[in-house]
Amino acid sequence: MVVNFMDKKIALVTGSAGQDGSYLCELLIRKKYKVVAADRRSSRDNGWRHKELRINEKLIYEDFDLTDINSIISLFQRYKFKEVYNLAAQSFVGSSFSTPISTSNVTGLGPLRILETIKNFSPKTKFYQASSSEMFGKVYTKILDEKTRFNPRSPYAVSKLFGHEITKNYRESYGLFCCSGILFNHESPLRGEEFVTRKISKQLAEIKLGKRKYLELGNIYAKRDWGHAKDYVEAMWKMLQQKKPDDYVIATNTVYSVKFFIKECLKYLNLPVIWKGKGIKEVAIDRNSKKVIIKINPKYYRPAEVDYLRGSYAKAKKILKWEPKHNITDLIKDMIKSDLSRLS
Ligand code: NAP
Ligand code: F7E
Repeated sequence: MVVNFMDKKIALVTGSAGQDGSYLCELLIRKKYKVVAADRRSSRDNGWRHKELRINEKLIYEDFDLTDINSIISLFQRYKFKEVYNLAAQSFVGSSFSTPISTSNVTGLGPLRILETIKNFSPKTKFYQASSSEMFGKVYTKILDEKTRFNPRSPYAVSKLFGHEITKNYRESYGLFCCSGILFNHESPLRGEEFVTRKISKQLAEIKLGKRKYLELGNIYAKRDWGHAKDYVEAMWKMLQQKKPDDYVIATNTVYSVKFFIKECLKYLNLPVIWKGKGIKEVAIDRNSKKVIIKINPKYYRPAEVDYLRGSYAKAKKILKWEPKHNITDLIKDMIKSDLSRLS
């Protein structure tokens, strides 16, 4: 039986338990959607973000795996979706080098499985694909936009590029309403702990509270355009509310190094340090205790690095009327404050 919920709009969010999935579910609930939260089963409890946002009792949970076409078809047989947001992915660039084939299966072929299902069973359903600035990879221009050529540098980025191109292809071949958001890095207190910003905010907060001795990082000279995830999920929703489907860069048009991010966190935590050494010998020494609290570990270097990414959101501003509301300082304060409060 197909569930219709009378006049209610029904949205499917894949990867709902992740950072973006959680904020997007919160936004869609606020906008009076019925939200089907589709996640793969895990023996670990991965519902902590929904609990923090207090949305767990408002969602309809369904088991789902992006590598299993039957689990996708089964959802479409049971619900009449107005909108589908495909956020599920193996999203960690570092791991994609050690698991390239499974990353391609989930992150690359995953969106194609949903597009085929939409084409065959529900061609009026609108589709959002979570594309990534990683697709730009090694760049030769300072500011990147929808017209910049892609040059991916990891199995993750190559997989995202397939997802991006196949989404465009289904729009052009079958007239489906499908959009890709080319999102630059976006972070929040709900960011996974393996990504560099959250690793820094959480581990420095632990050091401040005497619960950890040091933080180990890889290339701290990489530069990124960091926004707040709360702002970015608004853009996803806006893309699907337009008359015509299209692709949009979502970014802040600012760029900072990982080292800058660390320094701002240290400032906010009132942890003064002295930087010494170069390359893998670079360290940060606590001015008060004289102990090394930050060091470099080459195990966090990647086989191919993306050194610099900065995006122009001019098209999103003009058409979607979207602009970032948070800057890097707001973001860092939000992340540190929440890590300190969770730890104490
Ligand atoms: P995230 O926190 O890693 O969330 C991704 C979710 O997908 C996780 O809950 C993960 O579950 C799930 N997943 C992985 N494999 C799956 C499978 N086979 N079937 C079903 N679910 C699966 O990532 P995010 O930061 O929220 O990002 C959301 C999406 O945007 C991702 O597609 C990401 O690649 C893309 N993106 C993110 C950024 C960013 O800066 N955050 C920028 C551009 C694009 P497990 O926890 O079980 O692995
Ligand atoms: O790394 C450097 C690392 O893992 C950022 C994903 O959401 O955004 C994310 O991908 C930079 C890189 O994010 C460590 O080498 C240094 O240059 O936080 P990250 P990412 O690789 O940019 C894009 C847009 C996505 O689509 C992805 O899904 O920081 N870095 N030291 C480190 N990175 C990590 N993780 N850990 C370190 O210790």
